[in-house]
Amino acid sequence: MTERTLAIIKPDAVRRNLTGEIITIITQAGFRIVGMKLLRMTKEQAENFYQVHRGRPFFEDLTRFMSSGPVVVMVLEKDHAVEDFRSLIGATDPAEALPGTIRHRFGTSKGENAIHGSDSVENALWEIAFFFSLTELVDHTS
Ligand code: DAT
Ligand code: MG
Repeated sequence: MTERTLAIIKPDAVRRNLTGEIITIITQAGFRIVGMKLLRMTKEQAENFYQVHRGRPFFEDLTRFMSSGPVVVMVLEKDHAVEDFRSLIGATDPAEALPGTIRHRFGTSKGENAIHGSDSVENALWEIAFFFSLTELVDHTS
């Protein structure tokens, strides 16, 4: 089943000029980009986006980091996009991510792990709506 997921190239990766390389990896893995924007989250936006983590010890560092510079937000489409994208990015902690995964290649710490991917179909729908209106998502079929 064709599915959509939300990806964010995080501020650490954008700062290190890894955006192009990461997009190449994603598209070569068979994901179609149906929405994409460059933006800088405010601290409040980051707190809202990560509201499920409010109260966790890392919440302050996480939301400060995610608002520390520009990010590239993308809606990706593919069969089983959510699960397949989580496999492509690897475990949260780059030290535990499998070789070849984006976090293993480009992440530098559990906090600064280069990329975000939705963890369920339900959360993907919520995360996509957080950043995109339906008119900003394109249809690739003719
Ligand atoms: P994921 O991004 O793999 O879905 P998550 O939803 O548990 O992981 O956490 C969201 C982000 O918060 C994660 O990408 C990095 C940061 N984070 C999570 N746990 C952390 C920890 N123990 N220490 C520092 N940062 C953490
Ligand atoms: Mg998560």
